[in-house]
Amino acid sequence: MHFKHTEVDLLTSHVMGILNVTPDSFSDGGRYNSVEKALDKAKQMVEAGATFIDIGGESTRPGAPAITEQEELDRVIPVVERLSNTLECVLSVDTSNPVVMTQAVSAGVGLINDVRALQVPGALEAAAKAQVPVCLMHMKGEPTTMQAAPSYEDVADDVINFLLARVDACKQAGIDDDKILLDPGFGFGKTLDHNYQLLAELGRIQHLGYPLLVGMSRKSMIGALTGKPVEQRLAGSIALATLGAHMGAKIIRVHDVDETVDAIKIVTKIQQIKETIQGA
Ligand code: 8Y4
Repeated sequence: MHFKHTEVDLLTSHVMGILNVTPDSFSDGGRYNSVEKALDKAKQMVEAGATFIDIGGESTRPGAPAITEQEELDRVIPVVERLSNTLECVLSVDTSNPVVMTQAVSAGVGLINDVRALQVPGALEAAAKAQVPVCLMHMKGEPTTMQAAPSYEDVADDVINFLLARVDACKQAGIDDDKILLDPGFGFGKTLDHNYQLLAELGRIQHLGYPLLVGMSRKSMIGALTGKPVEQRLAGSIALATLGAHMGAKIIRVHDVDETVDAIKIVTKIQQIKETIQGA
């Protein structure tokens, strides 16, 4: 798949490092110090083997406050500008805002990662004009309310139907099939059982024919089983990254790049052996 200046073969799985640029992560929002701290963190992740860096300025945690467009631009754009002139990787922007999408792509971003699947007015048009790939994620409800009491008749059916409808909306807006990635949206309006049901049925979503991105790193689907707080979820995160890659996900969005890159190398080795057996 082509990501603005960079071709990435999505035959094997790649790691996407998470770079939060919210004020709680880098203290002086948009200014020299926070941009340099973001660069240091991103550099470490690229050295550890991240193919993608996902830059997000709006927290999508349940209960997190909404921010203004100007605030999001002030957080994200200076970081994109600094990283795109410095790092050998594909930059991704985690946003639902069409103005942020447009400016981020102008500043060097090669992938739009939208947890609202381009449903905000103007987002489809902005993504079409930007001519970079987009990741369409499933979310039931909005971040503030999504975890209240999510319910589905069949969670995989619901996710598939939603994603296909968004692919269709993309097509009508002039976004080609070869620029679309899909994501079931682990933790976004799903109970523990919904999350594991979706993981078990990842093959069904993969069969839609679009590369899959998954994000399970440190999420409550780990804590609910292990009883561990967020800072002690590395082993659970590696297990889920490994399973996700083995089940066909092509981009794994994680906090712990170094450890996940090792795990993905093991998965890739096994997958390559399985391919040669198939071919014999
Ligand atoms: C601890 C740390 C607990 C982080 C929860 C979290 C996804 C995503 C997020 C995802 C795609 C998060 C922006 C939520 N998750 N984008 N973004 N897929 N495509 N929570 O699963 O990391 S933010």
